[in-house]
Amino acid sequence: VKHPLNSKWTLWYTKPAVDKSETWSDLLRPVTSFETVEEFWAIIQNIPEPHELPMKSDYHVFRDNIRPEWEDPANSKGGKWSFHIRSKSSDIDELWLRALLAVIGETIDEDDSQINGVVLSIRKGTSKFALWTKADDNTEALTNVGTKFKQVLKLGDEDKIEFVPHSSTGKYVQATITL
Ligand code: M7G
Repeated sequence: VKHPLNSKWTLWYTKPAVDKSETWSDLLRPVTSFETVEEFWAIIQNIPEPHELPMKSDYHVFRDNIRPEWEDPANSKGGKWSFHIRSKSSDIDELWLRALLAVIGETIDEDDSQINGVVLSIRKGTSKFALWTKADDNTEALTNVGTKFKQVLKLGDEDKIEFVPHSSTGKYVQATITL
């Protein structure tokens, strides 16, 4: 028996650049897609856990037909909720799994989901989880999504997450909401 997910999802990987000539699009590749709970677990068991990933790599899990890029029409008017974590934290694997299960299980916002995908960025010192939303202009809906994101990650009040529209990425980055 297979248990279908609400959507089909694609896992993407950004590999670390070996030299400076490699661009973002050279490094970003779709890995595989899944549309059932069973396919999801088979993939999870066969790919490196976050703590095994090299510096400057990313995992992205996005709804099928949405590229994990600002330029994709589904993302261009949206933004992301980000949570920063020490790269050496032993919680990274568990938090990534919680984030994935919430996203593919659609438990963050059930009806007419605001969520396009989720990204884990492994970086020196501080790594990042980011939940990408469709829109950046509905403060109430975004606050609900952010609040639920903190709950599913089991973050405490002292753990802060911030929402930044993709349109502000660049010269000046301003958080529009902090929870
Ligand atoms: P990052 O991974 O979001 O941040 O972006 P960080 O590595 O500073 O922590 C790193 C770089 O990757 C950006 O400066 C861009 O050059 C490129 N990049 C990242 N994203 C998410 C995109 C994207 O959606 N589209 C394009 N064109 N480049 C991106």
